[in-house]
Amino acid sequence: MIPTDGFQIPQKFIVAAILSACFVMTLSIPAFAAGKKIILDTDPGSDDAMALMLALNSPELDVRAVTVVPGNVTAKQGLENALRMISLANRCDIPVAAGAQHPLFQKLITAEFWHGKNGLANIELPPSKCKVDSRWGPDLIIELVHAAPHEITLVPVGPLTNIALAVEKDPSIIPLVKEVIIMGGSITGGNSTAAAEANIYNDPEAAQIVFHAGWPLTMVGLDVGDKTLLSPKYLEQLGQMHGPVNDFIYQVAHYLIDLSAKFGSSGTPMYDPLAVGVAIDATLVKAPPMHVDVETRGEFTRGETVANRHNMVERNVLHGDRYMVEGVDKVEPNAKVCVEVDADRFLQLFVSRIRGK
Ligand SMILES: [Ca+2]
Repeated sequence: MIPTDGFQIPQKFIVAAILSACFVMTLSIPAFAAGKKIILDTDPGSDDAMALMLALNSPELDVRAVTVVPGNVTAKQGLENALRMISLANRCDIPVAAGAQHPLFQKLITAEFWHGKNGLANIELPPSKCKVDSRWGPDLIIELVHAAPHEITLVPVGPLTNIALAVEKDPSIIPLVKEVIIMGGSITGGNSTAAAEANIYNDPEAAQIVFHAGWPLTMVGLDVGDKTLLSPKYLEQLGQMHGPVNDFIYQVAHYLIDLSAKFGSSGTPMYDPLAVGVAIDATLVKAPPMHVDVETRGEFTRGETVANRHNMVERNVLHGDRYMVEGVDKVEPNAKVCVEVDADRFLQLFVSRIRGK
């Protein structure tokens, strides 16, 4: 007969070994592994830099890819900037892919005027240790969405060209995307023109495709970004600590705050970072559902996000030589539109994530 003790000791040992292994595995899983999977589509871009660093340093998020779109700078410059920033953050594990080279139907408009000659507030980061991913941005989006159905949140913070190209190439991703949180649009006037916000103005046709794709979409527009001003008070908090990311973001923010001051503002609007903030914590904003169309033809309003606040339109019926209102028809909301933001809570979150990194 085999002595029971002979079994008991190895059993105890095995159980202990398994528990130890689990413990070690738990410790070795990076904190971001359990986070919300996002793809950041970006035109970096100085506020894009802040958005990227916020995403990379927030345990709630798991950045699965960075795809680059032309906008604030050319596609080539944007790719270089993205690679250098990912390298600065020591995250060569995250694929960085080039995407569209120009908007769908119009000439590219770049904004070095606002973002500095290189798009990154004229700060020269060291050359990247990371290599560009060989896949095309929209293809990478398609591939990652299929690899993790219902898990990927798209966070586009530039013109919507790449997202529209992905949808056009493979519409089957639409029901598989968890949600889309865009920085773009406005329901209270624009910054590129009286009516249009820059990301939408720079590719209105792409924006119309993305707004009407039929997926859960949140619009983090100019209106709420303008209420979220990073002021010298917050800059000072970043200046108290040091680290490669901290010091880079400090310089970017310093540049943007100085630029804003020239235009009479007490701080720099955190447009792109706020979209990442909403991905981290949706309770930062109030975002009622609305039906949003993108104006693609208006003489003065091309690129405007036209939001139906009441989700109703009059039903006009032709009677002889005129139309008569015979009632109202309901229109279905296609976006949650941010109208209020807890700016201070967001800015504190931002500073807390960047400090000392
Ligand atoms: Ca941007």
